[in-house]
Amino acid sequence: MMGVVDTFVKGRDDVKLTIALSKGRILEETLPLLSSAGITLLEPVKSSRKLILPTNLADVQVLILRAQDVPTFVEQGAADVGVTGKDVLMEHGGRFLYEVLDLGIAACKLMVAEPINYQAHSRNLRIATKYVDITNRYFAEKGAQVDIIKLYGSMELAPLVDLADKIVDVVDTGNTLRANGLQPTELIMKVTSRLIVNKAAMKIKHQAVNDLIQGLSHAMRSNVN
Ligand code: PRT
Ligand code: MG
Repeated sequence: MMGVVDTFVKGRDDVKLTIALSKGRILEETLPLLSSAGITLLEPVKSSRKLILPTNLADVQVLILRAQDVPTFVEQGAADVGVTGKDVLMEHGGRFLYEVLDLGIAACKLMVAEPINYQAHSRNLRIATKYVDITNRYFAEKGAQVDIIKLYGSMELAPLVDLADKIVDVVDTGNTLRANGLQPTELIMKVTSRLIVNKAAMKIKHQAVNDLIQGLSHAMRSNVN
């Protein structure tokens, strides 16, 4: 692994590289990959209240953000690179950034789910979700009229209190759906976390960004083997 570290240090040309990471489950799975690529946080992220964290490399720093905010920071150049879910990228649009690597981590599925005893009816479907754009597009392509109810969390609750007929949310084990009397019915897309890069940083900080991409690709391959 030393080789990767050496390359990274040599390649950075005194350019400060800012990496935006999503807190929560993506962070937990990203840190081991970053570490294999030669970048480690100087303090444990759990006990720290800082939102800008220094790393073992003087010119690399890490921002800890909500997954939904990572594309915004990277697009605007507040971070050079970032890691977030494909679900978040699809919902955000991500037109002004490059998606360069599928990290294969934090895998889940974006699904439609409904109560186990769901009764079809002829009114417009009411769908509770935080994925408003993806959901609109998905049902429009099927030619179905839906009313979207935008929520920020606990989507599973909506059908139980007749706020919605169905939900669109990410599912991993399906335990949360089951615990609330719901079942997944349609797969909208498979989701994993992606490495994204600011378009200007890709040119101006090419060496540092490319070293990170190579380091992470190498880390992923070693993880699999
Ligand atoms: O806390 P916050 O409101 O920000 O979101 P969160 O807690 O739902 O998710 P977070 O921040 O930990 O991670 C968000 C990203 O992780 C998503 O955008 C996905 O890319 C990815 N991811 C992977 C997941 C899951 N797996 C997942 N299971 N995000 C959320 N979940 C939720 C799921 O919706 C359910 O409510 O976790 C719960 C448990 O899932 P089951 O199916 O295993 O029961
Ligand atoms: Mg969370």
